[in-house]
Amino acid sequence: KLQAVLFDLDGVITDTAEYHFLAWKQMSDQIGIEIDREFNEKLKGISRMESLERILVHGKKVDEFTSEQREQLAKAKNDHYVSLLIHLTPEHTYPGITELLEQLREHHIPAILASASKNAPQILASLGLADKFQYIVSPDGIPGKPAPDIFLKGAEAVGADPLYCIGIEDAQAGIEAIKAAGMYAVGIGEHDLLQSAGADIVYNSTTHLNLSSLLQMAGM
Ligand code: B16
Ligand code: MG
Repeated sequence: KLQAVLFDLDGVITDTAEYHFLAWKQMSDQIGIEIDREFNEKLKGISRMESLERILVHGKKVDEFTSEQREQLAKAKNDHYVSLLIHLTPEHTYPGITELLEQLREHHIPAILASASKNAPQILASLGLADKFQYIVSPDGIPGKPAPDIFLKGAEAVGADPLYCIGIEDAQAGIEAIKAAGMYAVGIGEHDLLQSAGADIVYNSTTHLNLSSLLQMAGM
């Protein structure tokens, strides 16, 4: 019955959150806003411009920047972030992911990338995973998570019924997006946090992911 598995990227396939944090921190420092790793948790799964907005709210500086200046800040952050991505190699793929992708290929079940990141194609290439996905959703021009659009667009691209799709996410906003899309939601991370966002099952790490247990848990 399972028709597709939709993967988040940052926090599910690899840990790019630390690079996002370093880049946001440098940008924030430059405009006199202090952020720490705890605050960075609130940016997980959130689009680039929405993340900037949250940083400005946090620093009480929302009114101090025009939209043009915001574009410049976001560009500076992204240029720095992209420069950090050269450190990514296939060894940075989280445990269990390559195996799960292989099991899906063997069973002819499409694997779809449903990330909020515009840098996703480059990241997958660095990890050596570019050809393992049937479709990479472009987040351009559609509402970001927690809206369901990124997940719905991915399912639609391969003609899958959302009811028979599994989404895998590490962020609260991402779990909410999967549930709003009507899919079975697998959380990776802290149990209580992700369960309160609506996760159907939560694993503390990707090590526990495999096709037969997913099928069993989701009843598919
Ligand atoms: P970019 P995901 C998200 O990735 C990140 O968690 C979030 O921190 C980031 O702001 C967002 O992608 C956009 O990324 O600036 O590269 O377009 O978890 O949805 O894979
Ligand atoms: Mg994520």
